[in-house]
Amino acid sequence: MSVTGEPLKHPLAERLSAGFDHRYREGFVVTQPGGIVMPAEFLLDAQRILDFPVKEDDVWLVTFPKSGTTWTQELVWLLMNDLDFKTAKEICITERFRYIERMSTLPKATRRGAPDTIQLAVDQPSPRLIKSHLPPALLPRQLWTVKPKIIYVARSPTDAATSYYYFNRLVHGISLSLDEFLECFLAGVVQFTPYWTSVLEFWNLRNEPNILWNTYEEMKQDLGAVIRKTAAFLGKSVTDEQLHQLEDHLSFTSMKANRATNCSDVLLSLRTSIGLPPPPSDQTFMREGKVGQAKLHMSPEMNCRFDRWIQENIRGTGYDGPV
Ligand code: PPS
Repeated sequence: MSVTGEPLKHPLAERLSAGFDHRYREGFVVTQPGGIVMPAEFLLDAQRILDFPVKEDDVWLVTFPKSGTTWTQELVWLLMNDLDFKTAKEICITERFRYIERMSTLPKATRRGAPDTIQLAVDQPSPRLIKSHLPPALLPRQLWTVKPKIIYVARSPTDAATSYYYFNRLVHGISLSLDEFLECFLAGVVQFTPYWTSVLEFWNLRNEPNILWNTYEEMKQDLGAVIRKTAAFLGKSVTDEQLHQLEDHLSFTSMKANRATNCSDVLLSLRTSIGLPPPPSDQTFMREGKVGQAKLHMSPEMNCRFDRWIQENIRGTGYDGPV
């Protein structure tokens, strides 16, 4: 089976594209299978991802964007690397933990000089650590037969969508207002949406022995408990002292100050590649790091629309994750 894509046709898609200064020249498609929005050029890479050779000792991290991926990557990398805090402060997380479809998410001009992230994921020394935002139907088929460990992290869609807006403003200088972007998000015309595809499918898989379901909200509420749960899942043990070291290293303040986790260098080079100046100092990847804050940013009308949309999408699914 190969991956195909229908050109995305929606009045809001044009508005969104203009917000990105029409940088995604080839436009967007709705993938089949998967049914998510991706840049048209994703179709060039999709088959390689589906056919990606999976190893039993890989650790995969899957999320919808802006759900606590980087936070979890740092935790998993440390657990898998004997808590090597020194290297964790020296080498950027993007090099220690590979984002498989990254090259497919970039506008064409940026993609031209970008590394082949699928090959980088293949070539990593084992145990390989691989991140993806793709839903099950677009992930490597061997994940479902080889069954390596997979960690899924969910975050409230309101917070993830708002974080996604500020990320797009930071990286692409998107010219839409927050509410305009959120309207596109609800309409499912933003890259990787619909939000529910990945979240509900992994919710249904959450009791598989090789799958761990974590949430951003749990990490905020009791990071220590999530560290212990994740360590046990990965077959690692941590002493009380190590737990405290991890909590300190993984705090929002520490990760924001750490060049290897705050993504400032990566984002700067992305902006430069599309001709944007360095971001204003108040715009950073490590932005607020809070729960429920999005509701304060969006208009009351958008708040109500999100609430209705959440209820419509979880009705009858048994979903009990963060909303
Ligand atoms: S990405 O680009 O999809 O991988 O982004 P992702 O890492 O999933 O999400 C970025 C948001 O996670 C917040 N973050 C944290 N919050 C609390 N504590 C720690 N240590 C932490 N690290 C990252 C980051 O600030 C983004 O959320 P917002 O709401 O924008 O602040």
